[in-house]
Amino acid sequence: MKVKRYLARNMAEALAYIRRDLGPDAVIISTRRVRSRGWRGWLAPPQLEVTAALDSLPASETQADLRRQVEEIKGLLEEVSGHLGIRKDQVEERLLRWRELLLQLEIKADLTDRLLEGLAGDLRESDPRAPNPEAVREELVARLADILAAAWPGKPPGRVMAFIGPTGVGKTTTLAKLAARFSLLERKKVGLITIDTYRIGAVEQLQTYGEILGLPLAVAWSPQELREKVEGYRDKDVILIDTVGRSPQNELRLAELRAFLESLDADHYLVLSCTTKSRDLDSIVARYRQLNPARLIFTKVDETQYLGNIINVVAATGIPVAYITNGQNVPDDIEKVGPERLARLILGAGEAWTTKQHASGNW
Ligand SMILES: Nc1nc2c(ncn2[C@@H]2O[C@H](COP(=O)(O)OP(=O)(O)OP(=O)(O)O)[C@@H](O)[C@H]2O)c(=O)[nH]1
Ligand SMILES: [Mg+2]
Repeated sequence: MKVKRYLARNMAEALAYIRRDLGPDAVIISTRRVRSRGWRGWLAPPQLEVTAALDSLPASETQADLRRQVEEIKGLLEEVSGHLGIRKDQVEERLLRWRELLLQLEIKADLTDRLLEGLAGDLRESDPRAPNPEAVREELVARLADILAAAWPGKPPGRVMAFIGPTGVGKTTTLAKLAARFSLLERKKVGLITIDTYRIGAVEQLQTYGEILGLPLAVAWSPQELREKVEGYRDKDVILIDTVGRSPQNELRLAELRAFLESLDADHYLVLSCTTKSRDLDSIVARYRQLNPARLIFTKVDETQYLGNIINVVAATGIPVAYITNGQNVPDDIEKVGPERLARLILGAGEAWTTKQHASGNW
């Protein structure tokens, strides 16, 4: 668009100028009377100032130009907002990615959403061109650790430990690992008792460990006998009791186990396998809760990469995790875990699994 101003004595003169200069398509935009500057202006008659314009470009071209300018501004705005943080849709996308990841770990959906609550702020502040998943990961580790820490026991473990739980989860093996550690590393006097007289070979299994470690093993056939055997271990610092592994569906066996344990002042360690399906674990935990477990032990951490069950059970029951076991070797494959270590383990921080996930995306 071409815009020009003309001074003339009257309108006819102005139109003549405009036609000559801009051609017949020019339009008049404004007119006003003006005086010349200085003292001369006061003597001479006022002049007419006419502003005329000529739309020199075809309409379509002007629009394209405008669109280009708008795009340029949009680009600039994005660049500026990029320096401030990431866009809302990017935040949502990243949150969804984290959510998917936590669900993949088999952390339950409601717990996952609780863990991600309010994380949008942290994500928004991260630099979009150098996304920093470590900061978010660390925040998640802290949140998981908080849930685990809330269950952490205030009181130290008692001297009588009974290992309960479903069949084949690793009760006897875990007991043997702990017996070895307490006696060899902590120099404690350890006594072993088994009430697992149901399964063929069960007593022999523990007897073998007892012999290797040089620890006494007593067998109790009744609640009365169990009390006596514990009494007989008066001189021991730690007494470890192995129990019958029975399907949690078998109420009768659970009632029998309760009858044995009720007569004692023992801490019940509920042994659960990380390889058990989440739903099965829910019903196992529900049934074993009647035996008032004081601590949890999760076994077979080495057999799965998806450890969400650990946090699911702790969050649901408020029972703390005392140990995890990660292999069949006695006594090596056991670890006493604190909230943070466990949180990192669950999230896979620093594990090969994480590296693989890292490589696959920016989150
Ligand atoms: N991979 C792996 N295997 C384990 C772990 N703990 C125990 N096991 C194996 O699991 C199997 C069962 O272990 P047990 O200690 O006999 O299990 P249990 O709970 O005493 O079984 P029942 O007495 O029959 O109820 C054995 O083959 C163990 O070697 C572990 O942390 N990781
Ligand atoms: Mg056993």
